[in-house]
Amino acid sequence: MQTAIALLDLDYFYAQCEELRKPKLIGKPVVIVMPSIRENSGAIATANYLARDQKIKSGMPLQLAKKLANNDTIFINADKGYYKEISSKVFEIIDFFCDKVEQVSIDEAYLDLTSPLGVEKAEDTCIKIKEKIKRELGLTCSIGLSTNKLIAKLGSNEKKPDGLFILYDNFEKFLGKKKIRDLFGVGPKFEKIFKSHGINKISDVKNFKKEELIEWFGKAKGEDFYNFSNGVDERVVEPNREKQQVSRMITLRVDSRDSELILEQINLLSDLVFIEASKTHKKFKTASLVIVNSNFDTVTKSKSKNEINSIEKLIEIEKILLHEFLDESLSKIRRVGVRVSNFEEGKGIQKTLFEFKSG
Ligand code: DGT
Ligand code: CA
Repeated sequence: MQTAIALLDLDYFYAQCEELRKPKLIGKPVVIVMPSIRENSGAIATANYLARDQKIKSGMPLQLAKKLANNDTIFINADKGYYKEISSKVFEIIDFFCDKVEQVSIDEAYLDLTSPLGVEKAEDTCIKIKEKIKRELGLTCSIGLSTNKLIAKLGSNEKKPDGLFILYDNFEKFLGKKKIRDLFGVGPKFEKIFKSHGINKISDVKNFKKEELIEWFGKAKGEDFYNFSNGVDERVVEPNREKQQVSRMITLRVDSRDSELILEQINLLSDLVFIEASKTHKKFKTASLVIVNSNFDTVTKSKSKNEINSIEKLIEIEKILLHEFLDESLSKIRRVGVRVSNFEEGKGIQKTLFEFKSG
């Protein structure tokens, strides 16, 4: 089966977060420092692209970065709490579009976009995710989209910043240009072994047999490197995050303001969302109505309660939110969605799915 896997990576993440809260930094070289307890010591966490032009890089000692910097380069101590807050907001947006998300780091995740929308909708979903992250959070990210993790990850670097790189075939040509170090799992130690056999580029691997790679790296790694160098990567996206929200959306057959007709859809969606959220045995406190109007603008209205513990209660809140929307806006509704969030850990919810099904 054809798959669609994306790797989303935020651009110069810590530095971009700083530009977000201090727009005066935009246009200046910015360097983020992990300070050390010793005075005037520390390491560089990241730098924006203007600072990278001065050859300042992640992992570099602060002293060296200071030598390379110009007078106008700004050094800021890292504020990880703030970056984590921004990161969870980004992941909330990703969760809205994708059910299978594997978070790799604070600013990076694999998304399996194969279903439910299908491979042909994957590009569109990537564009929407990028737009929403930019519009709602003011951040840019870069996405690589392909049939597997390897090409998705390499692709995400192709058009940085704010890029979308899509490649579903012709991997050989794409990989041919890459250095052996770019292959997943090849660090400095393995790079040395490859180089000792005259392999500098990924395309050089084809001069060798799989057995030879197994001899150098052992069975598992040898086979992986052989497959990866041919663009073959069977690794699946392994969802590893607690869901922050559960939502379902539907497109109306025609744009409408008919509350009865829209409520019919809201009832259906509320059923689906409530059952899905209940599977995780959690309480939730916030219900949202998501509306895309005829102009494709998205409006989200939310209400929080102590606990939303029945489908009826969820529908009741969604109905209030719909009437609020219709009172406030003159536009017709194109798509409607129901979302629940603000989960509470540990306390088992109401009924299990089995109990729902058996009435
Ligand atoms: P990019 O993706 O090339 O546009 O730039 P970044 O800054 O997003 O780089 P990335 O994706 O490798 O890392 C994400 C964040 O993780 C980065 O903003 C700061 C932190 N980070 C990366 N490398 C290091 C490092 O060597 N040391 C420390 N302390 N933090 C790092
Ligand atoms: Ca990044």
